[in-house]
Amino acid sequence: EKVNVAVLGATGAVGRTMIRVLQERHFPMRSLKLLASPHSVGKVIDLGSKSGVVEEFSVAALKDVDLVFGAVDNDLATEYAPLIRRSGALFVDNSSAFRLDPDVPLVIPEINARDIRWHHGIVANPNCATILAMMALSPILKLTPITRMIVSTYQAVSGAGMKGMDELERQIRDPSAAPEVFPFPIAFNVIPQIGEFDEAGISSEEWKMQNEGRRILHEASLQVCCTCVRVPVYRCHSESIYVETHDAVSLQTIRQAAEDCSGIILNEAPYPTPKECTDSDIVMIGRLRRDGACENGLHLWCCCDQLRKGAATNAVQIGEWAWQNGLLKKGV
Ligand code: 11C
Repeated sequence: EKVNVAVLGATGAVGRTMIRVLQERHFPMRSLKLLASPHSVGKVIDLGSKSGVVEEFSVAALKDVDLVFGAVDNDLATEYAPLIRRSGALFVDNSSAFRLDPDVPLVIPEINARDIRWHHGIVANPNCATILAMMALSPILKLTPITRMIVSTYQAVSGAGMKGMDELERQIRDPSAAPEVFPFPIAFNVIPQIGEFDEAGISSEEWKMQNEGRRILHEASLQVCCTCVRVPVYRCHSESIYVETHDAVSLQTIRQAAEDCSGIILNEAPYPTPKECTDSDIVMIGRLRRDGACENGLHLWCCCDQLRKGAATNAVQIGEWAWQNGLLKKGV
């Protein structure tokens, strides 16, 4: 049976990408509602063959909706989530409001789709940097647990939404344009801060990789040390990852395992770059190599489109899995 779908936050960069991905993947939609907070109401969104008008989020607007994809900030997600749950629709939320809630599964379908089975009305979509790292490590995770990770990220400005992309463009044209979205000028620069720092000097973005990684992998003691950096790239995140594995695994075994993992491509000719991953759903990995000092240490490089697999596509895949397994109305 087809599904009545709503996209909440339909005018933002992730919301617009969700709409595109739903159409491209031929999601079995009976209807598509475009919802947003009051200030976006009335905006017209291009739906390919036609256009759609954004409606204000309300309980009445949720009537008959089976599945809501959320691309709004934490405050709105927290305010709207109880109303969506009560309406009976499943809420696939891209904010970070519920990611660490033990009552809410946090899911990358290629890794822990089965967690969707125990949802109670909300499934959380992980942070883009977490999705990239977990997807890139999925061949290794099939072979052995990971005991430690050290990650440096190179995160695109799309992580801050359209206003982040606009700021990069503005500063490329006029390098003296004052920063409004990022703490320093982003054009021709890199900024080693995403989110706010705590008293230990760790940023909120850096905590997400460990906290979310633990939940997705069901590894409560996973240790991740992360340095998150904003780079002047439009919409594709990259990461340099060092991992220590529990068991020794050869590079050749990892290469073979990568062939069997969906959603990733190993590109060693010579390596992936963010530009070639833009507008693709594939996570690309490369530069796979051994560490010189630690016997079970490995290094790799990876890239993916932040707006697609890092956000919209992962959410749509969660919706597809829930639909295919009859889980849209469960837990209410
Ligand atoms: C960034 N990762 O690149 C952030 C954007 O927790 O969903 C997404 C924030 C989140 O700025």
